[in-house]
Amino acid sequence: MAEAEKKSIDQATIEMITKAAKDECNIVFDRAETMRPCPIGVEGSCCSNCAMGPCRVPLPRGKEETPEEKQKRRGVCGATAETISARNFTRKIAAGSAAHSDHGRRVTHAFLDIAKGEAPGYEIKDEQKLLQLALDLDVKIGDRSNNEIAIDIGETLLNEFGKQEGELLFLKRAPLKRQEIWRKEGVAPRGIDREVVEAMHRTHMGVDQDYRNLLLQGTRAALADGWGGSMIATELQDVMFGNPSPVASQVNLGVLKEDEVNLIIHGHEPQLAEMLAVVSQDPKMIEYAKSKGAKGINLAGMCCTANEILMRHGVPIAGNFLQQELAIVTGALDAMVVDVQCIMQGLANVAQCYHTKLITTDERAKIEGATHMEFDDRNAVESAKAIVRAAIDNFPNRDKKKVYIPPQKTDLIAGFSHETINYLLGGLFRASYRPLNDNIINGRIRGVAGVVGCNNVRVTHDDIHVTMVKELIKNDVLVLQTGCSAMACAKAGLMVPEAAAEYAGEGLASVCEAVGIPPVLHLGACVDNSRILIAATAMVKDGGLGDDISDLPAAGAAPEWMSEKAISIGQYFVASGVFTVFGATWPTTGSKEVTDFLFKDMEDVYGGKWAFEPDPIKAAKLMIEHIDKKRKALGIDKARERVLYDMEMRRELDAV
Ligand code: BF8
Repeated sequence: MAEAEKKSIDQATIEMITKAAKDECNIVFDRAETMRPCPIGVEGSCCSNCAMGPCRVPLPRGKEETPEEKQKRRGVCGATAETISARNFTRKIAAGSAAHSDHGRRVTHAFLDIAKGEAPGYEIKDEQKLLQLALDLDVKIGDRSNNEIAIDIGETLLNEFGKQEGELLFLKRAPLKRQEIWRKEGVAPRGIDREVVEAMHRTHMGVDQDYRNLLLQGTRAALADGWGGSMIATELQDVMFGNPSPVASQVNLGVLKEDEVNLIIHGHEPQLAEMLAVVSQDPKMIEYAKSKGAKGINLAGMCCTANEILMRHGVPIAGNFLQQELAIVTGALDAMVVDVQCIMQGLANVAQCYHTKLITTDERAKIEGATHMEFDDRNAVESAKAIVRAAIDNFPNRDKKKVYIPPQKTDLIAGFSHETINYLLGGLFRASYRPLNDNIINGRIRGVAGVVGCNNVRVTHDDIHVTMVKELIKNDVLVLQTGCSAMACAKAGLMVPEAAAEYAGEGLASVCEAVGIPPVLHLGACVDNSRILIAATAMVKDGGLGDDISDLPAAGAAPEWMSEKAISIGQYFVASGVFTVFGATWPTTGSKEVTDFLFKDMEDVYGGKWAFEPDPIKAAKLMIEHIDKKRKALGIDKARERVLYDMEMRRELDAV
């Protein structure tokens, strides 16, 4: 147990690591011990983009490098460490942007299928958001039906992927000053696919060999993610499946049930998950489950798909990224159903140690050893039923001796979309960010932080997220979360309103208590980081906090990041004006120039910059310092010092 305790702060995870060892099942935490990171790759100093290499150009260790030595530190083609580092960084952005955007594309196709009546079982659920989107995109409303409007919206947005010239349409949602910066720097994305393709072209052997120019394209590809592919995904998912609103649920492996068929949906795109949520409650399916000896069907989520169906239906979450194999280790998981992204190939091996059926559902993501049951949104009900039946059929195969479900499960409130925050703060008829801005200006809330991203097995699971977020809220910083980071903090009990009194500073707690919200708000999956961009823009537009995102007392972080998507997210946040701190590891340490460009020079242009700080308290302090710097620039630093909580102020808050 002692060894397992070093690997996670989450008791359920610790117990399952121990159980896996007892069951002689090899899991990610074991593989991380035998597979150490390559010391040259980890600093971004290895180029494998042609067959003359791979070339390794690491920084010399233990001594200062002379200019002559630096001149010679090149790959076979002559590429400098700077070029190699910037190429690698840009390729990570391209891959991350491609992942989010291909998700957005698939969602757009599903949206069109629904609008055309070709996807029975689904419907346009959020008319209000549909009409808002039509207004934003200049799509005619008139007396047309929702489906007619939706077809035009779907086709307009589908065109964003293959567009060759012009600018992505959602860029217009950003503050005007931000749009001008992007245009002046030449980083306004023209079309989503074009920017990803161009990033891959420029990083090919012998093309772009100026690190600044490479990073410029990286920025363009990243913006094509945040203000393009991810934003399209979020918007259309909300219209199809409903805009999230506050919903109570539970999180952690304890949501699995010993006497029911346990089915976990893991991955990212919500179309299948939405249908599983319906089909798993079908009385005929429940009857079928009973015929196999189960008391019912228990659907739970894992990773970002979990966030999607949590936000809209309150479906419980079994765990975050590093818990995916551990759900199988309970011995009580009858089917693990996966689609795309963040799905460990190790699942197939772990499933062999138990009875779990691993089911792949997307033609883009097959895994050797898994059963492939392709999901088709045009035949969604039947596809979903077949998958649920497979899970039920597997229930009798459980080896009861191997079943142990850890008891941990924590309550949480999720469902904080941009629109919900607007309503909660301002009321349905005067929805606005005004009360938030006012409370920032008067200093009760010091600032806002987006803490997002993955788990990384190289650091103690969940610890960095939870420690950072506790430090932020203690210092009156309201925290917005997505992805696996949100789950880490939810497990730690930070996503219930009572957490305000227990963990938040007095100012933040007083606002949370008045509004009835937790100090840490769950905004959804990783594509929903686009909600944070929209929320930040709404704060700017409401006034009093400057005229650009970079003026806001705000910061971002991904303290346990591991995925290329996180790098793309970080880059689009920085290019949108946000100071962004990453933990765990930093992929350009092999080049001082590239690192300086990202950590310093970008601020001169974009008002946002990167930082790397693996210590969560120090990282939180960097974020708070940045927030205070922005407060000072806005002239609201004095207000914070003056804050005193008399009865009148309390009453004022209660009236919010
Ligand atoms: O998109 S936070 S581990 S699940 S990459 Fe993956 Fe990271 Fe989790 Fe979702 Ni995001």
